[in-house]
Amino acid sequence: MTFQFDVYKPLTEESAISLLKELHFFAKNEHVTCREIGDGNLNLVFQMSTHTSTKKWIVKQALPYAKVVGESWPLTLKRAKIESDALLQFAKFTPHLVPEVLYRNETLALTIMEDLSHLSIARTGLIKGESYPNLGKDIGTFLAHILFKTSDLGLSPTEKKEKAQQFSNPELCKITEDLVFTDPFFDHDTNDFEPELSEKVEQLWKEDELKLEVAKLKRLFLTNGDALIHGDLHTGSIFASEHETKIIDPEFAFYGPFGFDLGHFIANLLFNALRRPQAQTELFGFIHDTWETFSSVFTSLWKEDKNNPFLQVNGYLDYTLQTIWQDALGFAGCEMIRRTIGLAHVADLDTIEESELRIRTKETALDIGKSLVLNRVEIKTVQDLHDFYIENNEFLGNNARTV
Ligand code: SR1
Ligand code: MG
Repeated sequence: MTFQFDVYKPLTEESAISLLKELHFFAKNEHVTCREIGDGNLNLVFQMSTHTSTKKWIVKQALPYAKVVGESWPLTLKRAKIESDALLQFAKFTPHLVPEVLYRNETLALTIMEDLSHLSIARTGLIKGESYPNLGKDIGTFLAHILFKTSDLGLSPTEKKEKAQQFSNPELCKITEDLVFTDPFFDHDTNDFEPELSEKVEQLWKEDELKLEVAKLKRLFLTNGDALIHGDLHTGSIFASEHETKIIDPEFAFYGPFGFDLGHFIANLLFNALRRPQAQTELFGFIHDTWETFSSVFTSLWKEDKNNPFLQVNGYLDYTLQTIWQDALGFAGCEMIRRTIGLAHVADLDTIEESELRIRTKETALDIGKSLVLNRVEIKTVQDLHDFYIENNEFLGNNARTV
């Protein structure tokens, strides 16, 4: 079968094999095994290999709709280009932390990447109790480089504006604007929660103080084009092992606020801490490593820059870091709420089998999420965050205290 390159069509396992043979990733006569392994919300992902060699590739293709909902939710194919552009951009700063992009095609909305099947999705691995000693340091290094170097700190104003245009991603941003910042705070039909949570959720919808703070955070997301951000940096967007970390799936990338990715990563570690109170020290260790590495690499990059006179002004670096941390906590709070009662959930909570434990853990996630949004200015350090987590975790708190 000859592959048609000029028309978009969703791949099948068979047509994916023809494509890779046509592109000489495999010889025409090679016996290739192909499996669709995508378990995300939006795309097709094929893993391809042969028995006769070690060659393994991943083909990721965007569908013209959101897979999680179906064809009734159309979605731009442009996100495939945004994703591969972002991976290539990230690879300029931290090549060891992203998969290598080997081929991309805008018409077909697909990217061929290095296979990462020797690693685990961090969310799945953390739930199983796998150990990732480098995870926090790697994410901190990644964030410091991409945030500094794609912002006005690392680019000229003209270069930065060009990049912001290249990464204009309104449709995917709209998903976040709706699913993270709006729908969970109102009685919206995209919300999805167990009936046992109804009373608590209805109470949340009445909390004006909370909604005011969420409105401020949403405005930051809408208007603060600080730097190129990943846009969906949860633990399902990270492959990890004891030695390696690879950040994948930046299809939500755009010029957004500095603290957004950090906040999402922290929230997803907190979900795992709620699921596994016995691992709480390790998980707060990741948050500590992420923040310490982030702030120290960001500080070094800042101090290396001798051209921008404002960077020498006393207090400006501290103000910038403190603002990133505070905003990150607010974004973490929104992420905790939306993953508990909104459209897209997390396995850390949903796969808790015992129903009473699951509901109580979700109630705790909502309480912590709300308090992070409301108290983000008071929580100044990782230690404060840890103390605050224990105080707000009435249900698992006693258990956690003994760790
Ligand atoms: C319709 S997409 C739902 C969620 O999946 C993605 O991973 C993003 O987190 C998005 O909010
Ligand atoms: Mg994704």
